[in-house]
Amino acid sequence: QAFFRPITNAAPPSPTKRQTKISVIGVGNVGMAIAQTILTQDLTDELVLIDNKADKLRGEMLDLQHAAAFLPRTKIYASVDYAVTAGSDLCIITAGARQNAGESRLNLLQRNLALFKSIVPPLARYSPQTVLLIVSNPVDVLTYLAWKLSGFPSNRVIGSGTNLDSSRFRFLIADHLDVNAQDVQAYIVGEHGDSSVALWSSISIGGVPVLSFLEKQQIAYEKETLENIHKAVIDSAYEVISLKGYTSWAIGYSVASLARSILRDQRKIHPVSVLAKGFYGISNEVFLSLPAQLGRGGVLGVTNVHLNEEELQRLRDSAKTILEVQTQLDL
Ligand code: 6V0
Repeated sequence: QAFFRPITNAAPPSPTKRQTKISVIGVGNVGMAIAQTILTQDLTDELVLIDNKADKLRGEMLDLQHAAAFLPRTKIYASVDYAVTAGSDLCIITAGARQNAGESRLNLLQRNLALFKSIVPPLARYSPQTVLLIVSNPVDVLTYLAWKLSGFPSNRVIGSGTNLDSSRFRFLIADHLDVNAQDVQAYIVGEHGDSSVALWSSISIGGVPVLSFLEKQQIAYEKETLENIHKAVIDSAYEVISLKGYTSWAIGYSVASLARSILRDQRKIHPVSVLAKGFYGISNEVFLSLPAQLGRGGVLGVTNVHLNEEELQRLRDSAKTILEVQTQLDL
């Protein structure tokens, strides 16, 4: 006997909308922060978790499922087998090897390359239409590898890039000027890491461009103050890691905001890692962050922001830094 008695003479259901499915690869601190933000923000009908540690994976799945009474209805699955990801609209990769004491960044990258060779091809096979969103570090080089390993068009391979750095930047500017961070428009582009580029000329608050406002008012601003804010952005990940061991909440919200823009076709502009060849005089196949419009198809376009000479030079240097690492890899 069914729990509900069906209504007789009910009209046949209208063609149902296709369900949305997100897969998160790697259920460490970052993967789980992303998963829980996605759940609380009701961004998907199905959420799949993948990891190679079966017990931890099942534990995390059960723990999330037990919150069902407090969450929107989302089916949560977990498996070590990639078949469970089939038909995903978005696959978010957070799996990564941890740096061993004394290990060089290049060696770490070589190990992450081996890991990506076991992750990206099955994802691409089971979900040939998916958008790949890479979070694992070093994110720009790993996004390039994911692009090569998937064989996808570049608009469907995105790195979370400087979306998080830009949010840290907006927080620090807002804190400095005592305004709401959501009213601060400001971009950090380039490499997610030490060679990132702050676009000072792009900063506006409530539509008022900050630098030209200060100049017009003949208010002296110290270049050093601006540089210090950018330096604080670069240092903030190191600071959080030295204090709590890893970063999780901000990257969770940052990636959930990207998932929303992509799956809900928001056409919102985010600084994310995209194939930069052909933009701002970059001629190599490198991925780095540029302000990109995101929607259902992934990257829809790159904004033509005005960069001054210094910003342009720094962006090209950032591209060079990434390329140097990339060319040392055994693909
Ligand atoms: P973590 O807590 O060590 O989690 C990594 C997870 O990956 C673990 O659960 C592993 O079991 C899993 N894993 C390892 N190998 C495999 C495999 N072959 N298949 C499936 N799963 C596997 O690390 P944490 O979650 O803290 O960080 C994950 C990655 O995100 C790291 O590379 C970080 O550097 C990176 N971050 C990137 C950020 C960004 O802005 N792009 C921000 C924060 C962290």
